[in-house]
Amino acid sequence: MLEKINSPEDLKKLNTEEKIKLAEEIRQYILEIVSENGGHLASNLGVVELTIALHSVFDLPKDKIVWDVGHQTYVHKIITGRKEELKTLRKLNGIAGFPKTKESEVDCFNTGHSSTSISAALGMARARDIKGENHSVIAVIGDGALTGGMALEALNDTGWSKTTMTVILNDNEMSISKNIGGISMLLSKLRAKRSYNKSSDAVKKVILKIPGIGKPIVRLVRRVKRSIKQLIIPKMFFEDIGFRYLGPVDGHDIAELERMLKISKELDGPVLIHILTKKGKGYKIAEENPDKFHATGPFNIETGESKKAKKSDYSKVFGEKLIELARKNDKIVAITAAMKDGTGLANFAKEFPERFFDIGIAEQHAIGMAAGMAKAGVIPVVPIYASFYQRAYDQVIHDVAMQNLPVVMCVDRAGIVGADGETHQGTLDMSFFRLVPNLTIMAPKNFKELEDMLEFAVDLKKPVVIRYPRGGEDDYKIEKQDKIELGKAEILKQGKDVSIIAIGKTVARAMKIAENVENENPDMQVEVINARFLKPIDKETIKKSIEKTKHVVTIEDGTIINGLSSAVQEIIIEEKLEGIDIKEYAYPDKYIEHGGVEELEKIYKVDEKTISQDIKEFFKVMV
Ligand SMILES: Cc1ncc(C[n+]2csc(CCOP(=O)(O)OP(=O)(O)O)c2C)c(N)n1
Repeated sequence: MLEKINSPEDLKKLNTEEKIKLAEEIRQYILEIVSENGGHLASNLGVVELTIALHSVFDLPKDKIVWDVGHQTYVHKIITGRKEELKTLRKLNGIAGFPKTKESEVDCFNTGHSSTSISAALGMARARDIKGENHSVIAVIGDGALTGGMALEALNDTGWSKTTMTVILNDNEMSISKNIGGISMLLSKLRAKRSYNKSSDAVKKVILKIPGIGKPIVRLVRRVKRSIKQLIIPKMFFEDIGFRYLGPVDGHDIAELERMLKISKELDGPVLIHILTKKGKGYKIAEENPDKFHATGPFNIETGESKKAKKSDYSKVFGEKLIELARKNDKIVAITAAMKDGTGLANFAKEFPERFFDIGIAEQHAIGMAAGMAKAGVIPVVPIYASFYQRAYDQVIHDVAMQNLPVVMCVDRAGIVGADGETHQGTLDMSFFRLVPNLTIMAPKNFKELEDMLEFAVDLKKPVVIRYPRGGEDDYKIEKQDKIELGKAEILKQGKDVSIIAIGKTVARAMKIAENVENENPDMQVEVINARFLKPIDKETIKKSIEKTKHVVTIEDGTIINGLSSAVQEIIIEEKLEGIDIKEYAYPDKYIEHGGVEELEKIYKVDEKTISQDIKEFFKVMV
């Protein structure tokens, strides 16, 4: 079947039996590719039938489908002419793991961060109405993404406005981990309605068969049933806020899905179709471990085991150190926005269930709530990925920093993350945090320094940010480990000719560059400064070094605007240092595409080899 499918037109020619067969082939195809390239497996396996049904009923690009998060669009890409390209999934110059308008006109809106789809779809539907056009607009959103404030804001507006559009709620009871929250409770009651209807249909069939009295009994039962239903089935939340609610529907039944989609197409006003799916459907190992297979690296299909040996990483080191600190200090609490495993908090949650809060995909609420907790005397530690901290920016400014509250904000996945691409690259956090008054901002050079910084941060009694990258520490070992002091840099190596100033993961690179340069130029002495604090930056140490060497190199894992290099430039200007040469290594003012981290470092010329070479050239001129 899959061989025949090169566009949705090919799909539309198939009958239901053929589509069922196609679904199995698509599953196998995705499994093979993701087991090689890594990617979001379980979510995609869960939406195979839904995507087939959508493309059978709607016509893209005329009709618009906005995929929430967008991590579940592999099936959509296969059906819409990108079957072969999917083999290059998440690779440099290959197909993206999320919808991209520049990749195809049927990807009508870029996503990657959660809970945006209903807003975008409502915007498109309103624009359609203003322009007098006539097409369908559909948002596909998971029950996890529905915990995000933006999705709830959009539901509120959509229901009330009576705009014609469809929200498909893909309910698999999972966010990355088990979904949480009041709406999740509501959804489980709605799911109960499905089993209730199913069982009463079966009973009805049996009673009808009783000769003579079957029909009157059924009529009586129907009346009783209506009153029982009122008791056990919740008030229709979605109906009450203005939606037509259809469902719950078996999200793996293509014919039933198509029937519901066709009904929704004919209805005016907002419709919500509640579908029930199984995350990881069809691959037993993922069905049993949907959280592990939400996003995965390459793995062995037979066993589900990862193909790469798992080394320790910053998130794990963070999580373990936090447990150690929490054992000594019962004021420490941890908050996650639906990323317990990714941020290294799984063991903390087990050991301190009363001091652990998974608050859903709601970064704004996480920081707002942390501010309240800090005000009331506990010490909240909140690890969130760098690109998702963007969501909580106003809460950092307005709720935490303005009141100078002691919240420890741990910025995981800071810097380039690689295969997830532009929505997930953490290149902006240093810049946007640096703007915020009262914040202390640090970045560790290695695991040990992360531990020391975390210990320092929980005692600081001020708002503090610690940023650290995805994955492990550099193989280059740095033994020197000065005590952490507020606003103090660490001089790792003395020199007289050039000062390399680096922060976080680029510090090890700076040391290697210094060695490369000195090996080739034995007369040269390179000074290496581990800035440690982006704010307050250690003006004294940096100024002294620059005055001595007159040649400065800055290296950072973030954008060129308003990060380390800007901070160093400001020192040069403020201190009126003259005759200084400065070379800055950072990412340009653009969104960085997907690809391997090392590949991207080379492309953007921030890698060890390029910088070493540049400095050698720099020296030739100096000599
Ligand atoms: C703002 C934001 N925070 C966190 C994430 C990480 N994330 C990606 S998918 C996901 C869970 C989504 O669950 P759901 O919407 O139910 O979709 P499913 O994968 O279960 O189909 C999370 C937390 C994100 N993409 N965006």
